[in-house]
Amino acid sequence: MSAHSTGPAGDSPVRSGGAPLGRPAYGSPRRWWAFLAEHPPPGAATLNRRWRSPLRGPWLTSVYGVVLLVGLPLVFVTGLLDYLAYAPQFGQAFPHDVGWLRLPPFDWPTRPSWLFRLTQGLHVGLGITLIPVVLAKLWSVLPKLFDWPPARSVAQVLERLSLLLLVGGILFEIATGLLDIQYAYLFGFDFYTAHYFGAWVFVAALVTHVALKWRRMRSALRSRPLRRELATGRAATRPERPDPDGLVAVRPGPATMSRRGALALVGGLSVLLAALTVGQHLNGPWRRTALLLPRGRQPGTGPTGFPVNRTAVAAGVDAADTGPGWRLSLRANGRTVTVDRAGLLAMAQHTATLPIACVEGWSTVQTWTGVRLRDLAALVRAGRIGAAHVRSLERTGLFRQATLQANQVLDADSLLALRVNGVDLTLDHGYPARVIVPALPGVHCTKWVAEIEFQGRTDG
Ligand SMILES: Nc1nc2c(c(=O)[nH]1)N[C@H]1C(S)=C(S)[C@@H](COP(=O)(O)O)O[C@H]1N2
Ligand SMILES: [Mo]
Repeated sequence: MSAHSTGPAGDSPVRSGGAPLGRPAYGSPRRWWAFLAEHPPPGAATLNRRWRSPLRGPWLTSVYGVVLLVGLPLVFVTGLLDYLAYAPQFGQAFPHDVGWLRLPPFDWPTRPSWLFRLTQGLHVGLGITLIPVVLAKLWSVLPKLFDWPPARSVAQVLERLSLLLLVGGILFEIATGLLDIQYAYLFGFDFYTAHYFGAWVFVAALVTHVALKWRRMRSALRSRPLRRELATGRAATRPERPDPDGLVAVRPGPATMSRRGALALVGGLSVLLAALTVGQHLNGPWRRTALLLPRGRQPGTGPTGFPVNRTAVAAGVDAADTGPGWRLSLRANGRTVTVDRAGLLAMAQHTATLPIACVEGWSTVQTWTGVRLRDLAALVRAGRIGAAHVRSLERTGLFRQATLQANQVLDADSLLALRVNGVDLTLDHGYPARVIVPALPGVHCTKWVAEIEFQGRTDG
């Protein structure tokens, strides 16, 4: 069978899955595969000799794989939770319409107040931290990309297709995620929609991949105890035994690095990325270390020196809108009550230390003072509350309005904040008044509030 003497696959002692090529029937797909095997593209026959690292093999691939198998589902689940935190039941989640991939919505809790900070922080932070592991895993299986013949059986074609979705999916998620947290919308499509659907494609491919490789991964991990591998230096590093997947180099070169060195390198890069990311959740000078998140950095110092996502100038909000003429309209049951800032300051003031956590991956905890949302509801005699719709005086912009669930209106720490850290809000932070609610995504903490409309409960 000529395939054994030409293609790189022929050099590996055991060939990958699928049926043997012997005596294919005339016109059968196998005949075509046999033909392909006999006619590799120029250079393919020598290509496999270029992959010489003795580190490549099922063990190293499986170690990276197991790290991703623990980490990536967590990134996926926290991503879905972030979507759910946007309260899709009000039609305000991104993406708006996800068809049958719609998840059953539930009332996002207000406790613990750091819940969204945690889910969002994990999603972005862990996603960034795992990038070196993803790249290392891809490196470890890189020769497989140049496998010749490209197809040997239907099963193998399906497997390669799932790998295409797996690798393409994760690279797409990383690229769109990284661009989004840089606010670099270079792509001509909606980020949230693409990132959401991309995640499902990736997860479907991941489930397939794990189902196909699970047993192989387990036996590979057992073949070399981690403890022994961590005690092996470069000089004693030998290639693994040739494997059915052909991960082990056909002609391995000498080791330039031990396996523990490779793991330390990847782990070190992950720690470095984590260190450059964590600053986005810290106040004070530490925020300057958040090099990966330009807007997560500290704008100035003092009680209002914490990040601003959209400035008043960018939002087209100026002093004329927010000066002495500003009024807050409260609406419920066909009634409207208007109140000015002095009127709000004359009401019972409540202080709460709460985070703002932005979906783009930064957060900050500050101490806010203002009027409880439930007191405002009482002022307009709203009765039993189903939801509240908050509108900003900002005229354009996606985030000039938000709908809050009943539990978010009624929480004792849910505020229309007038002051922060003992001083009046600055215009950039939403003066004269902004919403702040425990565990509410930052995007719904509406600034420059002009109107709150309380909706009653319909379920009796
Ligand atoms: N009116 C209005 N409110 C808004 C926004 C906006 O664009 N317009 N951005 C939101 C987003 S995305 C976040 S993360 C927070 C940030 O609040 P800060 O600028 O005070 O830090 O404000 C929210 N409130
Ligand atoms: Mo945000």
